[in-house]
Amino acid sequence: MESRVFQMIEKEKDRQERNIELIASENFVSENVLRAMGSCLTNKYSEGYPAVREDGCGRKGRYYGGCQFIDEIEEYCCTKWREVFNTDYHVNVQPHCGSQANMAAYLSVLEPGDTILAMSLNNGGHLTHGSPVNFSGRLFDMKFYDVDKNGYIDYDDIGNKIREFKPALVLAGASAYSREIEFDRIRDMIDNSDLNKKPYFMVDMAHIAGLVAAGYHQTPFGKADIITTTTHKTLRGPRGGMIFCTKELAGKVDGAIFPGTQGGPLEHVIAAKAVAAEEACTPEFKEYIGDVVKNCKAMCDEFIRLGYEVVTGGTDNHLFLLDFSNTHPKISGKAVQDELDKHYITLNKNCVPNEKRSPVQTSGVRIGTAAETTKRKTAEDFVMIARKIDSIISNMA
Ligand code: DSN
Repeated sequence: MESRVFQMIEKEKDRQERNIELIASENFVSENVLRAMGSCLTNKYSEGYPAVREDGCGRKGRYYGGCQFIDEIEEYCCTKWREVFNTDYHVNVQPHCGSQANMAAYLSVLEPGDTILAMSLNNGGHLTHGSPVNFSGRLFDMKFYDVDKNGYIDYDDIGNKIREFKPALVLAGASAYSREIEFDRIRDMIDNSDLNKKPYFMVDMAHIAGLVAAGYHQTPFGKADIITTTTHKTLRGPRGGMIFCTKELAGKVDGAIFPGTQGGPLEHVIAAKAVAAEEACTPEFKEYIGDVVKNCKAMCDEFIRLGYEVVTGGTDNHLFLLDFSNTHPKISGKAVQDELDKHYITLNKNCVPNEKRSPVQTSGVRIGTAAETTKRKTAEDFVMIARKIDSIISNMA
């Protein structure tokens, strides 16, 4: 009997094909990534780690028999991701998602109650970077740095707050920030701080990981102690997470994932991550990311030409934020999201700096170009999409 679920999946597949997908954290994976994810590897339990780790780090051994091929796949996955980022950092590819990666990263080097300094949530940070309703905000003493009046990260604020709060960990990374993050500057601030115990430097590069891999964003490797990422955004892999760390922290990070916060790894997803890593090593991926960035700039410039206010006045990466507070004060981000949905354009409402509305309404929207660039949209196409969105918003006013 054919399950009813497949009819439902078909409807979602049609939606993904028909709609213009502008959610900055989404993408479309290759057939090979899908194939690996839908494979027999989902049947296997493999708590633990390969008995022989190819970088010589971390905990050894599995708690189940029959893991010889699983080991081969997981080690291959690790090797390929190190190749993608041209790094000798240790990598753990088992995190089920970005939140789990962040949770394990914190718990690998911190105790509950320790102080973390992160980017403020309303100004572009992430739920797992200290929201009071998230484990991060409940377990840790969160302090936040802000953006300046132009919407750029306020690096002086980071320096001041390192001195004031003496955090155990400084976190860089965002889910709604359109400018390059200066990891080297934050590393210098930590190194030059006069704290007896220097904070760990952690980077959550989930949004920009594809740009880092392709050389379109400053790399956190060599600067951060721990780097987390998801694999499904600009990296265009399966839904999942990863943690990179210096070799000294390998045992702590591996232990924080298993047995610390997770049980059996999702080996079918790890296989799909390996396929995505193979793809990310190709010249075509580099070209793709170049197009994502070019298309984002073209679309953003068109919105500015049409009279919209863009947070920071532009973009260096795969996303930008429209702020309606001054140009369309009566329209919320939610209203725009809902109206565009009716026209088969998908994006998400987003808080803007100095937000006056609640996070469920917001005064802005976030727009990203990674997914539609995978569908081979060009800069000219993105300019046309900007004009279409403008005409829909103009009819709302
Ligand atoms: N929810 C993701 C995003 O849209 O940015 C981050 O986890």
